[in-house]
Formats: sequence, C-alpha cells, structure tokens
Amino acid sequence: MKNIDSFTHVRGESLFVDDLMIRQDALFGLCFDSPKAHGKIISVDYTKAEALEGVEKIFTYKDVLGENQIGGIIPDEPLWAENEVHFWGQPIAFIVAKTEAIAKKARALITIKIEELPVITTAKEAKEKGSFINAPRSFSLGNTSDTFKDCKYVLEGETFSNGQEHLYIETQGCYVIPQENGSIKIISSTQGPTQVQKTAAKVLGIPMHKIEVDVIRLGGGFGGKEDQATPWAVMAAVAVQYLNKPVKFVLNRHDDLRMTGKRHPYSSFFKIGLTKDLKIKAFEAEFLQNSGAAADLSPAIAERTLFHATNSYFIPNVKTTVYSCKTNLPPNTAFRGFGGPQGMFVIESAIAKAADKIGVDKKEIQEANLLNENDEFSYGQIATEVQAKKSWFSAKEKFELEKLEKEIEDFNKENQLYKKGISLMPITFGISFTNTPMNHARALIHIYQDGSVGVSTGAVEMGQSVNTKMLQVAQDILGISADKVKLETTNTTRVANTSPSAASSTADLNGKAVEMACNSLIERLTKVAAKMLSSDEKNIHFKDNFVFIDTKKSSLSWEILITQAMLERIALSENAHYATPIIDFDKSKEKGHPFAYHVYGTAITTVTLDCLRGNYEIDSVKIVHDFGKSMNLGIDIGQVEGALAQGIGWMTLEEIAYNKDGRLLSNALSTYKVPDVFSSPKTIVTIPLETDGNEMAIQKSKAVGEPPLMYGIGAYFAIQHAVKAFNPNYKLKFHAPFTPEKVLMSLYEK
Ligand code: LUZ
Ligand code: MOS
Repeated sequence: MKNIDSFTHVRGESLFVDDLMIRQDALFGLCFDSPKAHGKIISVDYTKAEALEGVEKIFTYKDVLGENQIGGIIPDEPLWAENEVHFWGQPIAFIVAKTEAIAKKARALITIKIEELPVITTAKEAKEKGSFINAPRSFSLGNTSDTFKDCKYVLEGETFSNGQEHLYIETQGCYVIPQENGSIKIISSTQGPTQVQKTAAKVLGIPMHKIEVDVIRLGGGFGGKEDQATPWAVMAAVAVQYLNKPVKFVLNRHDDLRMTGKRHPYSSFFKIGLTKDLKIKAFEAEFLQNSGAAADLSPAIAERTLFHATNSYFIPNVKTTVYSCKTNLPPNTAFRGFGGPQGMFVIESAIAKAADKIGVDKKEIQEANLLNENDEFSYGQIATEVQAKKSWFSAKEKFELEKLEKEIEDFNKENQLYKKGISLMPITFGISFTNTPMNHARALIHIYQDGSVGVSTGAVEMGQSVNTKMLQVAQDILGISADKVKLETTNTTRVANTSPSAASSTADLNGKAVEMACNSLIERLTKVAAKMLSSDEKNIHFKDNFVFIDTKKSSLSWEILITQAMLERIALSENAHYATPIIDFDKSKEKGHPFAYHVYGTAITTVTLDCLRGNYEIDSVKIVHDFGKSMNLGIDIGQVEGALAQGIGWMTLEEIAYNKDGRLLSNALSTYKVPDVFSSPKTIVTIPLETDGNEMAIQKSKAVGEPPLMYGIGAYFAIQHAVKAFNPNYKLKFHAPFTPEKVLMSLYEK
C-alpha cells in the first residue's frame, strides 16, 4: 500500500499549520530573542515597539499567570528569560501584532542592555569549569582496568562529532484559538501533543482539560519537534489567554535556525584493548555531551549514548561515562538516533585506530567481535534473536565484497589523483523509549453506522507514514478495504496522555493499541455475525468487506453486519491501551532489559576522492537491513534511504558553526550544506534480511525510523580509507564531519 498522503502531497493539498484558514481577527506572533549568549539583562526598552500602530501587546515573563517554566526532565528553562540570558536566541519577549510585518518592525524597535558574562561554547571547556546539567552516568560490565593489563594491544584516542540541524522543511509553528470559558485550542506542529498541552497548562495556570492540542501532520520532525515545538505554542497560548483572539506564530527559517537546539556535539575519549587474535576485551569511553544552556532531553540522550556505545559488538569488559555539559548554546535536543549515533561513532573510531596500529583491515576487527546470541550488553540485557552476523555475512556475500575490494585496489593502483575507499558499518539499535514509563499508547476506533471507520491514535504523522501503517493494521483486522478507514488528526481530547512520536516506536506502540481495539470490536461483531449466519463463532471470518463462515457458503456484507449490530445496540467504538510488556530498567544499578528488541543491519559504503580538490562522491551504499517482516517495504525502504542520507550528511557535509561569542554562523542554507541530489550516494541498494520478525513489533514489522541513520557513519570511514590510500602519512583523526576542507588537509598532511 502506498502512503495514504501521497495523493494530497503531490497536489499540494495536504494541510500543514501554515495552510490553515485563520479567523479574520487573528493576530500574529514574533519572538524577541537574546542578542548575546550569556549575560545579565540590565534593561529592555519596549516603548517604541509598543507605540507602533498595529502592535497589540508585547508579552514577557511578567505576563505568565502560572509558572514561567518549560523544562521537561529538569525544570531549568524559563519560557521567557527573566533577569539573565544563557544563549544567543533565547526568547525574551513575544510581540503580538495585526500582521507579521508589523511584528517584525516592532522587534527592530526593541532595545536591550545586557551585562555580558563569560561564554562557554564547547563541552570540554564546560567540563573544565565544572558546568554540568546533572550528575554523570556510567554503565559498566566486567572489569576494564584489570583486563587492559592482559591485552596485547591497548589504544587510546579522542573523537569529536558535531551537531546537526534538523532542517525539517516545515519550520516550527502553531495556530492558537480561544474557546469558551477560558479553554484554548492549540494547533501545533509538534511530535508531542501532550507535552504541549501539559506545558501550556502549567504556564497558563489552568488545568489540562482546558487545553486541546490538535496535530494534522508535520513537514518533518526528526526529533526537533519532540520537545522544542512546545515553547512557541505556549507563547501563543499565553497571548490568547490574555487577548481572547486567535494567534498564529510560524517561525521563519532564520529565527528557527537561531533559536532552536540541534543534535548534540560530542567530544569523547576512548581506550580499547584487544588480544592478539583481535578480540576486543575491554573498552572504556568518556563522552562529553554539549547539552547547551538547559537540560531539554539531554539526560535521556546521554543515556542512549551509553546504551549504544558498543554498537554491534560483544565486549566483555566495558566502562562508559557520559557528562551532560552545560554551555551557552541553544539547548540541544532529540535528533534521529538520540545520542546513539554519537556513541557508535566512538567505538567505530576506536576500532579504526586499533586496525591502523595493528596493521589489519578495520573489518577484521569488526567481524571478530560481532554480537552472538545470548551475549550481554553493558546494561545487562541479554541479546536475543541477534542478526548482527547474519546481516554482516549476507551483506558480504550478496554485494560480493571481495570483488568490490579488488576493484577498489585496482583503481587505486591505476589512479594517482583519484582514490577510492570502502567501509563496512554494522548497526544495532535498541527499540523502546529508554525511559520505561513512556512505552505506552492508546487508540480510539469508531465504526460509524454506515460501516466506515475512524481511527484516532497518539501517533503523529511527520512524513514517516505512520498513518498508513495504522490504516493497514485496522484494515487487516476488520477485514475491510482501505477506503473505509480514515486516520483522524492526532488530538489530545480523543487520545490523552500520549508519549511523543519518537524513539522509532510510534508504529509499534500505537499500532498495537489499534490492533487491540480492532480485536475487541471483532470479538463483539463476531457474536452478531454468528447469530446472523447461524454458525459457530470460531468459524466466522472478516475479509474484503465481507463476513463469512469457513466454507464461504454463506456470507454477509460488512455494512449489513454493522446495521444489525446497531439494532442490537452493540458498542461500535473501542478504546485500547497498550503498554510494552517485559521491559524494565533499574537506574540505581544501571541494569535491566530496557528494549523490546533490537534492529540490526550492515552497510557497505564506497567513495571516490578527488585528491587534488578534496571533494568526494559517495559511489554506493549497499545495505542488508533487518526489517523483521516488513508490513510495508516501500515505506520502510524510504525510511532507510532518508535516514542514510541524513547520517551521511551529519558525517560529511553538515557543519554547524558558532563563533566564540556563541552566535550561530551557519545560519542559512548558504552556509549550512545538507546532502542534495548531487551529494547523495549514486547508488543505494537495500535488501531486507530474511527473518521471522519479532512479536513485540507491530505485525512483526520492526521499527525503522532511526537505526538506518547510523549506516551514514560508514561514509566517514570509507573516506578515511581513501585518504590513507593517497597519503600514507595521514594520521587517523576522528573529527566529524569529514568536510572536503578537512579531507584536503588530510591528503597533504606530512
Ligand atoms: N525520545 C525519548 C527518544 O524521549 N526517549 C528515547 O529513548 C528516545 N529514543 C530515541 C529517540 N527519541
Ligand atoms: Mo526522536 S530523536 O524525536 O525519535
């Protein structure tokens, strides 16, 4: 089944926040934000701005009737700055005017005096100064210090991976409408409708039931709207509470880039110990996460870095520690992979360094240490249904690795100024929110009396096609055609207390709830049908808009059944709640079984370097991926390709730059490069690994959103391989992104 949104997407008819018809009296919001990264606010002069014709009101922290607090995990982030600012772009005030143009003019008329304080932009500096978000976390397995003594090879090193801009095509935004009796409706481009509802209620000082959040779909999220869609919606809600008129607030690209957090940059240190037969016996890592000026989701992201610090390898002795370092950057936030990619880059770097020192191929070490069934992860979970080796060896075989390597070797012998490189990148990614209490979802299903069906869930459609998957589940179980099922908007009054659409888990969690609700409906309808067909209940089947008994001798249409069910006063609506079984995690011991299951896969990446210019092309990425039993291979392969491009971008081109004053320099698409059609791999092949799937996944179809992003890490090492082929003196560095500039320097390093 193709994406149910594709028809309206290609016709430009799909609705996003900015497309909504707004009320005639609607007003427009704009944020006034800090022009310095750290300092005391001495004074702000709003008088000229306020006097401008068409400006309704300028809101500040003084207008908050509830709490001026939007922090989720840790309450350390004001909605609007009070006496201090902690990052360049921090919201200070909210201008509401008759038009966007007037609001913009008014913003330019505001003057501010700030007494500047020292600015920290890097995690290393924050650590030196003892500036942290919270206490560090450590995972450990076995005993690393004793083991290093017995290792033939012990290597230490340092890595850096930079942040990444989400670049959702639709910027952050909302449209907020007053209802009666002080209730407010918020239409928001958020991955977390409940988070918006809860935070708005807290800031406005009203109960959650007075706030309804509705989400149609997002033009991309990638984690950037898990936590950071909230402040804009809350600002507009404060204005609506006061003015009793609708307020629309959609950020322009510059404001969005400047004011929102990104993927966390990480500075990391590793120590790896191997035996003479290349077994990794011990691994230590220290991760310095650049969290930015407030916690946001940083502690949870730090945790996932630890969960994925050993990637697809079994290492019997592990000690990993992560520090969430407080700096004066915008609070960094969720981004596809959620700290996992940053962790995996470090172990891959450690292996690359070891291979270089020992004088073997990186893949020899990778292959010698792949996870086996019943191996223990450092967090205590025992790996089961492991596909690490199966995906590795089937990639080698299906893509004829030896032949590929030979071609590259020959090419490199024949060519002076062009060199090719290759890498293998295995991935293992845990599926579930690492915070166990978040792993739940609900679905509300109505069968209307004409037989058509409406499905509401907590899932937010953000281009990942989760609605298509939800429709497939409902359609399968109810045995009706796709045109009879409609996916409703995601709305907090229909499905409450939702977890954000995140952690690759949205289809699993919400899909299971849809499955449960549909099964309950079928159970009731089966009784009605059995009576109508004078048959035993267990012989009743639902398929193709018909209800029939085994023999198919006798059947009735879905519509007739529903009509009869109405007459018999059978409930045609059902609400179901799903909570992932089995999982648990004890943070006091840092041990448990946090993941429902893992997703595996292996990518082979080949690149060609232009050794005169430092440019490169990704020739091909060939992947064997563990989809389980994919319920929609078209959609799932689309997810793999998109994630891969995003991962390659993070590792190669996308370079976020702040100056030492904490001002974002890469503040437009002229200075921030994302992979386009030219820089994407020339060839991408994705082959599904043949497996039985996993019962914990929806219809045994495994989560697919985040894991394939980490195939992109392979691009870094393929480029590194090619650089080394040109310049044997190049000393391996692990400093992502590997931009053409850095490649050029590496090529001519003495
Ligand atoms: N969001 C979250 C996530 O709140 N918890 C998680 O474990 C997670 N993992 C991946 C992506 N988003
Ligand atoms: Mo996320 S990184 O919002 O799944």
